Amino acid sequence: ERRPRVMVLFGGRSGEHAISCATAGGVLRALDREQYDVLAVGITPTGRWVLADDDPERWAITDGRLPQVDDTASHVLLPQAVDDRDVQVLEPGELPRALGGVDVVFPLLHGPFGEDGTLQGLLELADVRYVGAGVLASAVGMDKHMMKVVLAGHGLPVGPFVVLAPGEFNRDPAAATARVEPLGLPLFVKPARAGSSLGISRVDDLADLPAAIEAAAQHDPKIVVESGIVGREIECGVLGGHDGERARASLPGEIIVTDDRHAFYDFEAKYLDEGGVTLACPADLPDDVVAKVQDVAVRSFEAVGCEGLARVDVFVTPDGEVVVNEINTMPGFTPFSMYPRMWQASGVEYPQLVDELVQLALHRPTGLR
Ligand code: G1L
Repeated sequence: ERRPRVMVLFGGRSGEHAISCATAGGVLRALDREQYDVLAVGITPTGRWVLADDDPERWAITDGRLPQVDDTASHVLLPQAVDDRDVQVLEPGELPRALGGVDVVFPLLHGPFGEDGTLQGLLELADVRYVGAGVLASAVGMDKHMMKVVLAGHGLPVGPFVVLAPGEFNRDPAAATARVEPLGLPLFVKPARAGSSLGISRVDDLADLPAAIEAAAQHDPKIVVESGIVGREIECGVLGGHDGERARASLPGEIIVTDDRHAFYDFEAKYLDEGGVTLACPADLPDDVVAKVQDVAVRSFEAVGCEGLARVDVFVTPDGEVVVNEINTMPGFTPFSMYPRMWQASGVEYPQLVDELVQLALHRPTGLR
């Protein structure tokens, strides 16, 4: 009997290349080699697909060195030979040929070319199953504007926001400021689509709005401006959601800011461990609030049409109301990231989580579902 072949796909053309590699290390270590035929495929920073080392150690972040998929593979391109592990390099236009013989892809890619639904579309066309959200949910989850429209359209609680179309602010700063002003202060200015927390700023004075918009526009011409919500930053993991079964919610976790130089949980705090932030898991919340967070999380997952997994980030206000901040179809996924930690606190260890995601994907039909 043939073991299912799992392609762990990682690296890529985004700023989170190294995070993706380190995450792949965790997944490669967790996958049971007796059960699966594991194929590690890296995408170089320039977009070439290369057969990569499947040894988890190669991808660890050790003494501050960031892992990277090297562009220096000297091997000849022989597409059919992925099967005999002979193909070493594929150019972007040739990549569908690498997918023959793969039963399921574990796509550990962030941002454009991976998390925005484009890779998922490629896999759909190639009739290859994959872990996680499909084309539409990936695209919606990537776009903070569309995310809010979909969530609000399903009656889920989202905070007040304004969307600035590309160029809108620069064409008429006064008019744009007038549209933003009713949101009050502080404001959060965010690029609509960015792979991480890059380009986000907090605005405490409207005089700082132009600079914040300029910073966000570096990452995406479409900008979302949100009212700052007073509340605890709570996250909840959602898992499952195939075969007509309802997805399950984990115990919630909490992001606790301990050093206010990081006014919010930003990129540095998240990945560079320049801290000021601790993850409390499970969060210390009353049972009724836990239930409310879990309900909002599962309903958000369903509203966006997610599959496999998502992390839903909410605010819990001082009076116990839950407001959805965002849904992330590709959450941080190292064994130390919030999503796996929330499942661990809920009784699902990392290897079991990885296996469950692969099994969900393997049993998922291709095409409309
Ligand atoms: F495949 C899954 F499970 F859907 C999946 C894919 C990607 C889970 C988590 C992630 N996360 C990442 O790829 C990243 C946040 C490490 C970006 Cl590089």
